[in-house]
Amino acid sequence: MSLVVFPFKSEPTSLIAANLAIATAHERVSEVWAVAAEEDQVMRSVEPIAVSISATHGKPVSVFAQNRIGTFRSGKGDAINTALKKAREIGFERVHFYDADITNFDHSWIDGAEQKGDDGYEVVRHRFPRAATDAMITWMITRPALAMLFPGSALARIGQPLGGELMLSDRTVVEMVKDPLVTARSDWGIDTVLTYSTAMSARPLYEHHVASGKRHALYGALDELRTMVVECLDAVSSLAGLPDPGPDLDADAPSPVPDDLKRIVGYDRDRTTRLLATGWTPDEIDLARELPDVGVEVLVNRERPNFGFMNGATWGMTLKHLLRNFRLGDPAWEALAFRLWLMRVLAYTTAHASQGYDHAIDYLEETIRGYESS
Ligand code: GDX
Ligand code: MN
Repeated sequence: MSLVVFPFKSEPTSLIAANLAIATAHERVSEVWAVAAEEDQVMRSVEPIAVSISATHGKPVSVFAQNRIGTFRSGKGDAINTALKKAREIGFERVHFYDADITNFDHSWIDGAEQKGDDGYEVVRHRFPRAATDAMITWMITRPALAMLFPGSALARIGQPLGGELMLSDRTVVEMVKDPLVTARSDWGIDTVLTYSTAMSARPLYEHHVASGKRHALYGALDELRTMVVECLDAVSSLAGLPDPGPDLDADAPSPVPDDLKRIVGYDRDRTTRLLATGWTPDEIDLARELPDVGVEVLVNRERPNFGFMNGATWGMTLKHLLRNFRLGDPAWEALAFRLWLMRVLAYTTAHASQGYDHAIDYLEETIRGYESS
C-alpha cells in the first residue's frame, strides 16, 4: 500500500485539509503525512483536521514537524528527508509526494502514478503545463543547466525537474535515504538532487502527464523567489561532473493546454523591474565587471532597467559562468545571480511571453535544445 506525503509551511489550512482528505480517500493509500516546517500555528491548525479525516476514513493521517537532517538551510529538503527516513523505517510499497498548495489536486494524480507503478516503473514524476511566466526557475536555470551538463540524457528532457510531485517505489526510497547528495540537501535544492538521484537509481523514469496543469500559489514581485533561485542554482551546479543516467525516459503524450492556464500571469512585472536597481554593493559590482561580455550592459541597471540584451544565447553563456563560479552563501554572488536571472526572466517575458502561450512555450523548448548542443 502507498503513503502520501505533503510538505507544508504556510498554506491556508482549508487547502491543506482538502488535499489531505483527497489523498486519504484514495483506495490505494494506506497512510497520509503532512510534514510541517515547524511546530507553529499552521501545524496546530492542521492537527485536529487530520484527526477527523483519519476517523472518517479509518486510516492513519499524521501531522508532524520536520527534523533537522541536512547541511544546507533548513527548508523543504528537511521535510522530504524526514519523510523518506521515516517511510524507510516503516516500509511502504510506494511513497507519493505532493506540494500542499496545489488547488487542483484530485485522484487522477495518484491514479496516474499508481498505474505506472503497476506497470513496473519505480519512479513516476508528474509533468504538467504551467502558465508561461510560472516555472521561471525551471525554465531559466534547472532545465538549461541539466541540458548543458547532461546532453542527450533523460535529465536534459525531464519536463519538471523541480516538481515536488512524484512517486517512489520502496526500493528507491531505500536508495535515496542512503544517498548523501539527497540527505544533505535540506533547502530548495532537494527537488534537483532527487531528480538526479532517482534518474540514476530507477531507469527508466516515467513522466505522467497531468492535462489540467498544476494550479498553485503564484507570486508578486519575483524577490519572493530569491532564496529558491540561488539554492536551485547551487544544487544543479553541484551535479557537474557526476555520471550521466543515459537517455531512457518514458512519458505520456502531451495534450492540449487548458485555455485559462494560457492566460495566467505568473508574477508582477513592474514590481520585479524595480528590483534591478536596488541594493548594488561594491562586491557585486566587481563580480559583474568580470562577467564574460555582458558586464557593461548588466551594470547599466544601476541607473535604469536594462534587460533586452539577455536573450537565450546570452543567458546560456552567463549561466555557464554561474555554474562554474557561483558561491552559495556569498552575498555578492547571490545578489548578482538573482539579478541576472531577473534580467533573463524580464527579457523573456517582454519578447516572448507577450506573444502568447503557444509561442512562448515553443520558444522555451527550443532554447533548451539549443543549450543541449551548446
Ligand atoms: N515542511 C516544509 N518545510 N514544507 C515547505 C518548506 C519548509 O521549509 N518550504 C516550502 N514547503 C512546502 C510548501 O508548503 C509547499 O507545499 C511546497 O513545499 C512547495 O512550496 P511552494 O512555496 O509552493 O513552492 P513553489 O514556488 O510552488 O515552487 C515549486 O515549484 C518550484 C519550481 O518548479 O520552480 C516547488 O515544488 C519547488 O520545490 C520548485 O522548485
Ligand atoms: Mn507552489
